[in-house]
Amino acid sequence: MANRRSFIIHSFIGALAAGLGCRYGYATHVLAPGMSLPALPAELPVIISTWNHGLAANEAAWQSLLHGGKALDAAEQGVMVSEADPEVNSVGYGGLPDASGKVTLDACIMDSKGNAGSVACLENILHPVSVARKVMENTPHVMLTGAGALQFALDQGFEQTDLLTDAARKAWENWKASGARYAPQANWENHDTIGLLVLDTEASLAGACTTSGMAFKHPGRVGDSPVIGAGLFVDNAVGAATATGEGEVVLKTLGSFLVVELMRQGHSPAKACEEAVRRLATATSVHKQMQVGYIALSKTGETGAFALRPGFQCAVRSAKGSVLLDVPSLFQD
Ligand code: SD4
Repeated sequence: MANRRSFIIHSFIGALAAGLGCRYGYATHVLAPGMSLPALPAELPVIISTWNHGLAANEAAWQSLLHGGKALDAAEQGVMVSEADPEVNSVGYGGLPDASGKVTLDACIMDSKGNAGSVACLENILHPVSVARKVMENTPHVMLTGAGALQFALDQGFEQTDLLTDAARKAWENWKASGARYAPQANWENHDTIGLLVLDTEASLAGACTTSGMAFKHPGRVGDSPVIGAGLFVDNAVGAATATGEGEVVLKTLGSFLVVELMRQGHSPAKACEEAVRRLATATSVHKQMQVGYIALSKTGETGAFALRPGFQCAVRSAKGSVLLDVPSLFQD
């Protein structure tokens, strides 16, 4: 998966790596809810996203900002790239189906003002993140699911599309032929949900997260990705976080909210992600093949990430360029 595409990686890895697990220093400030961090860095905007396909998503988010988009627009535009990419088989078009062969999508979006929208178990819509945004902007609700979410999408003018590609259908048929046992594995093809966080030039944060969920999941299963606080959380006074990997344990620990709260207490984004992974490893039963990864972005533009196991990567975009980074992990295998 890491070699799916080749991108030019600009050479500022050292500078970025300093913010990604190699530097675990605690920030000196402790923020009360609603308080802002004191200083902003010169280098805004900053974008961070999950996995190697985050590179292309970041680029689209960057272009959105260049053309006058705000953090929210950039977050949406960024993840739409992965939703439309048939090679990304855990998101949108090309996503691996559930146990019954249906592609069902989960997505959410959150802005700097604490507004949020989400859809779960949505079928036949290419861009669930955009439906989530409509839920946020055009309804008094946060989350719509299943048939109701689809009806809402159609009412809003979205068109139905068959999201099951030949490759995904074949993978499902092979899975069925192999005995149809559901056994999630770390870092294989069912772990590349996109979560993307943006800090724009006005120092506004936003984030989006979108997935087809765990491959061959039980029909009706919803993971962490569309759940505000689990798959994504944004607090414009502190920072933002998003998750990828096995959603059940992220849900049980409300992982992204936890990362942001740890940042509020003074942890750097990297340390907050690490602490949230440690919490998950002690508070839930983590099995040998389980993978979870968090990425975070502070109000000052500092990035961080941490995973349960090796193999997780995150993509960072700033004025200095674009880079894909290997994320440190709790376990080494
Ligand atoms: C889920 N967290 O549905 C998602 C899957 C995922 O990378 O992130 N894969 O549990």
